[in-house]
Amino acid sequence: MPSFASRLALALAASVLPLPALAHAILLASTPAAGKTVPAGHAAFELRYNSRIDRARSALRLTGPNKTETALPIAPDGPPDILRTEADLQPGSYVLRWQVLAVDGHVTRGDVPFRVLPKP
Ligand SMILES: [Cu+2]
Repeated sequence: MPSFASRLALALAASVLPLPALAHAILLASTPAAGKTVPAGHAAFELRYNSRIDRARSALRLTGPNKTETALPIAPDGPPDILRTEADLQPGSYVLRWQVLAVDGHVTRGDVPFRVLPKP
């Protein structure tokens, strides 16, 4: 029978040690990348994370030049660490706002700002 002290030490270690397999979601790459420009028209978005994402409990929102925020549908298929969506874009400044639930139950969020240029 382990002592109370050793059981307490084990419990503390378990609560403090990070578990890499259960990391919450960090954005590794995006299309478009933050700060980049894309041509006006139909655009495909892709966000790649370091862990699996619960799509049903995640959201993508796009704010454009007219400052209104639009919820973008997350494509239901594809790799579990990648979110895909699409939108039709007019020239101007945009922010793609993501909020995702990772497999460890933690929600993370962030912004991908980009610019849309008129078609040449
Ligand atoms: Cu986490």
